[in-house]
Amino acid sequence: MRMYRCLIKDFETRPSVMHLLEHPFIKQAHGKDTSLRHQLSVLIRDQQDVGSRTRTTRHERINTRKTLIIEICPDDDLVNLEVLDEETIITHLQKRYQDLQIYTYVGDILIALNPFQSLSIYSPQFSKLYHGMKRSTNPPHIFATADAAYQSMVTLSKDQCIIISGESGAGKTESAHLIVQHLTFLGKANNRTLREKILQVNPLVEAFGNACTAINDNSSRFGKYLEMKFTPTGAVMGAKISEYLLEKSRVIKQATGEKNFHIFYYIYAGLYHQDNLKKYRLPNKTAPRYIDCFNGKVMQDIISSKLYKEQFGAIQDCFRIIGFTEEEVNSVYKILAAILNTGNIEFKSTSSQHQSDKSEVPNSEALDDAAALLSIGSEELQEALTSHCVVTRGETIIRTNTVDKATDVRDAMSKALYGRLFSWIVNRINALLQPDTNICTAESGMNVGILDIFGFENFKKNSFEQLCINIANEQIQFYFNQHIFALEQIEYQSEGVDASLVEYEDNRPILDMFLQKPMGLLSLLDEESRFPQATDQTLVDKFQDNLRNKYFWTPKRVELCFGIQHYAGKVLYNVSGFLEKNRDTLPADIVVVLRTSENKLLQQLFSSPLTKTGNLATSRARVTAASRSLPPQLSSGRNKSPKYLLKVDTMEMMRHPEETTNMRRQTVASYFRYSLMDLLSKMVVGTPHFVRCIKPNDDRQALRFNKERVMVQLRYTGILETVNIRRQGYSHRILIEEFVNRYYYLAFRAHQMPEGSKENAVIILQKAKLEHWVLGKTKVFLKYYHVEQLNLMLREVIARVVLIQAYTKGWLG
Ligand code: AOV
Ligand code: MG
Repeated sequence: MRMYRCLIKDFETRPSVMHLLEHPFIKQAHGKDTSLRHQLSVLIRDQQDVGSRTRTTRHERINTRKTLIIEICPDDDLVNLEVLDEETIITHLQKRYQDLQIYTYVGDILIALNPFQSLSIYSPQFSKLYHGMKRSTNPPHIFATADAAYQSMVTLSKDQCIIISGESGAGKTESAHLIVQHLTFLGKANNRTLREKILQVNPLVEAFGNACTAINDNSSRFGKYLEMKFTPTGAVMGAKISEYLLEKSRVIKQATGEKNFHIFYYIYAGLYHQDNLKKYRLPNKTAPRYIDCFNGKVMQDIISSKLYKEQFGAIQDCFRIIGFTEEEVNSVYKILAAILNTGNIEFKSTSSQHQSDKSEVPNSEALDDAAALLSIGSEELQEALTSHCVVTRGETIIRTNTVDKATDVRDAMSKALYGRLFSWIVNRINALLQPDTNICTAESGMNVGILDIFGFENFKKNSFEQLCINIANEQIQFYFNQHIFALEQIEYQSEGVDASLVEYEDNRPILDMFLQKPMGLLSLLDEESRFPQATDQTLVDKFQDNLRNKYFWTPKRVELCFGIQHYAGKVLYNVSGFLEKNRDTLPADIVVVLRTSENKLLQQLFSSPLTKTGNLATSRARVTAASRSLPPQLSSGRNKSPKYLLKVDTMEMMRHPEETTNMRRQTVASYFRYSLMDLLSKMVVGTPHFVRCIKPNDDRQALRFNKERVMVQLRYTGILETVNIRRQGYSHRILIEEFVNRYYYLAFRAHQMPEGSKENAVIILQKAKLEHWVLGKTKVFLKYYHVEQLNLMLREVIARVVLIQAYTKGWLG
């Protein structure tokens, strides 16, 4: 018999079966099971008294009046399965999925299967249900993970970090939204508007950073780390986002069947009516090339789309609620409209006998509109597009651009405009959501970070963007492995605790192949990008000559391609355009013209090198701090980065890659490397919580469970090995002294302050009636559920102490 479990509070009378079936939790969680009615009636009959104990299970039970506890469901944690082979696990997940149980634990890791349909389990009622509960009280849920992070942050005063991973379309972004939703519920700010503001952040940045791809209609085309800031008592006080590596090339070109960033369609539909048509000079005679690959046919659909109009309205609300001024929003729309017009600028060759490489703009409408929207001179813009200055021996010479070159400059300008606009929006949101220093200083506050990056991708044709995306995913996987496996084993050994070594697939060699200097793939790419004569062929040859290992190969029959054996599967990359994309240059002539703009926002975008995700010194400091808390085998020594943060040159700074300077040029690859380090440095300072999203099928169909596809994902994400290690393992290790200091309330009187000795630790553990813990040389080794139990007990004891103090001080009459 399958067993069910639920905890229902505040029952005045004994509930009827009907009553229970109506309970939202039961309704959703087990709605499809027809045997439920019968089981519930048996359970109620067995329970003489509502609130009495039912059959006990692996965890202690709450025994309060008005609380009904129905038997526990032992199969919601894979660690508890008797048999742990692939087939059992997959069958188990399949059965749960068919019952619409999309969440399953592996110890403290959450597996989330994409339901591909809306579920009614995310209402405020569910947030309440999961609030402050032990993990075992309710079925697995994304709110439980968010709750655990929040409770640890408040109880232990330590930053937390929730890392969501999974391939494209697996449900990472949706999960991130749900986490933010639950955290805003928990961190009840006195200030209602702050909560509302935080909830608008994701929709706003995603309108600019997400797009429809062949795999996912709302695919993230940038990496996002959202930190929610809390006061020491757990009230939300602000938020900050860091963005990583926006796929700017999408602005100018999209693969077949894919679209540009959402915002272009929203503004087109939203602003395409008479007054605005003039104001924003939206191209209406010729369809905008950047968002229309079918020559006008699709244009009409965009303009008349009700959905896009609604979404435009929603974005306007986001801007307003977060606090952007009308002038700022206007400027944003103008720059977007300018980009669409820029895309429509055509060039014609005007070669003469004397000059064979000259181009001009035959029809100036788009040029004039773009210039007007950018508040710059139309002639100056034309000049900057069709010619460039060269300085030789102190003399400035003007050279003309060919049609191809002028087209490249035009597209480079559009990409730069969009990239900088995106960074500006993110920076502006951060400024508007900065914690109020009157409430709490940034130092005394704590935060929960939520990582949602672009998932692993393998298209029919994969380019430089997929390479970067997949390297980022390799790095996250590496962090997961390090955390779960390596750290665990090393620590057991050094503490003298018995641990049979668990085998796992280490992807470090692949990462080394990409990131090592000077012979890693990215360094080779940078080197080749510095040669003006380099071609796609010379690049492939360079890779082939230097990368000799089993993870890299060049296929015999396909030209200009190379293959990589990633942790998540084989991917074939086409190198065409790699060098240009990596150089990502924006001619100085364009920057000079844009700086003359009368538009304040535009001036700001191009006035100085934009700083992006913080400052290098801070991330270095974070990395150093993080490395100190690592076991010696993993850290590379005092004051150095942990080994899993692959080294980054200090030269690779914060400048946008496209910035041209006299110094060595910053490439996208080197900037990317820096971004990865910055991201990891943020992650490693917090206690990590992992959510592994799994895509049950490739057709985006509800209730369709493709065993093969799920199996592959479980294998490469290391879930199967994780099951093993979690089952045997101790997920929490706390220094003995800290343990006594933290939990002595459970066994000693408040004023006693016992010494942080092994003996006292044992007294506390025994008093808490915990089993299966281990005492190492310097640390207490606990299972993940021990910590939940301890924290819950601690909260109860503290609440009692506070109550007693209130009585003794006469506050409660
Ligand atoms: P991703 O973030 O992992 O892909 P998304 O979070 O965008 O994937 O999810 C893809 C789609 O799956 C969503 O648009 C929803 O339709 C559906 N979905 C996912 N999770 C849920 C859920 N909990 N409930 C209902 N529907 C869901 V990518 O950003 O492409 O890597 O780069
Ligand atoms: Mg996403």
